[in-house]
Amino acid sequence: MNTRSFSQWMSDIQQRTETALDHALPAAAIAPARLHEAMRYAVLGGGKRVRPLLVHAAGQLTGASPERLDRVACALEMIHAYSLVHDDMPCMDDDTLRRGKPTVHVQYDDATALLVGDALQTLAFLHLSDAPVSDDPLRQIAMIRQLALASGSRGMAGGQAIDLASVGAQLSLAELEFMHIHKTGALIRASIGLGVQCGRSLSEEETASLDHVGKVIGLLFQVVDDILDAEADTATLGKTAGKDAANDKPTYVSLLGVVRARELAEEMCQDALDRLAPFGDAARRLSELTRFIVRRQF
Ligand code: GRG
Repeated sequence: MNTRSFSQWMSDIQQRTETALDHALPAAAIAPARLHEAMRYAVLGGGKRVRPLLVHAAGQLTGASPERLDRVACALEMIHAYSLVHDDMPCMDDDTLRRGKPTVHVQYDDATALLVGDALQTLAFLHLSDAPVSDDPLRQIAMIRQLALASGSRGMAGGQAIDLASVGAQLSLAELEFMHIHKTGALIRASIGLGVQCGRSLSEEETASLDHVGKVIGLLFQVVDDILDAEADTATLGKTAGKDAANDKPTYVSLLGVVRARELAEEMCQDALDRLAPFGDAARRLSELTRFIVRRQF
């Protein structure tokens, strides 16, 4: 029985993820030094590490070793960091600040930001291939494939394409959900799926149930993000709830209003918790993390 408090557990995982990423990234002194320095700038010293937390929480369901989970967590965080670097570029969201510091293309230049994203993406797959994360090599290949699917045109990059195409458009709730299941949700869902697979095998029914939990948590994360954005915008700009301030994108709050969006988040949270209940104490951290995401104290 794990007696650490949730906040202590969370802080331990965030710290071990930072150390694991520090070791996994090329040293800044190694040529090409500027690219390596920029990769480290993009990944280290910031971020909530939600995906690594999900990997470790999910790994507890199958008794996975923390070292294997670190490897999977690093690969996911590298893909996530690459997506943020590219998302911030002038050809996409054109943001100048990320995690409280200048974005990579501002701190370095556009070409370096492009290469940082490219290099982080390939490093993620290299890292996931470099050492065992499963006793079964075939399962490890399936895990690498799962990460590729979650990141590519049928996952996160595809969701980003839909998002870019939706600027100024009217989306239905189903279309908004489809976009977020891909853009933000695919990597969150993969974090749980891959974390689980680092340990003992589960039944098909258990695997499907946890995949459902991953899908729900992925959407939940976005609904809460939209609510927090709308609340911050209303507080600072007095803008109408309805569209993303920067680029007129539809959000859960614009389609549902903040009260219904909050209710939806609570319903999704309960759905995930109900699915986790049969796993008992092994699902403790994932249940705590689900509640934490909906209350979003970070
Ligand atoms: C460029 C291929 C490509 C994809 C970009 C995920 C994404 C796709 C862009 C991020 C845009 C964004 C701000 C979405 C809102 C939800 C979200 C994913 C926020 C950032 O993730 P956090 O909150 O960030 O986990 P930290 O900094 O804590 O790691």
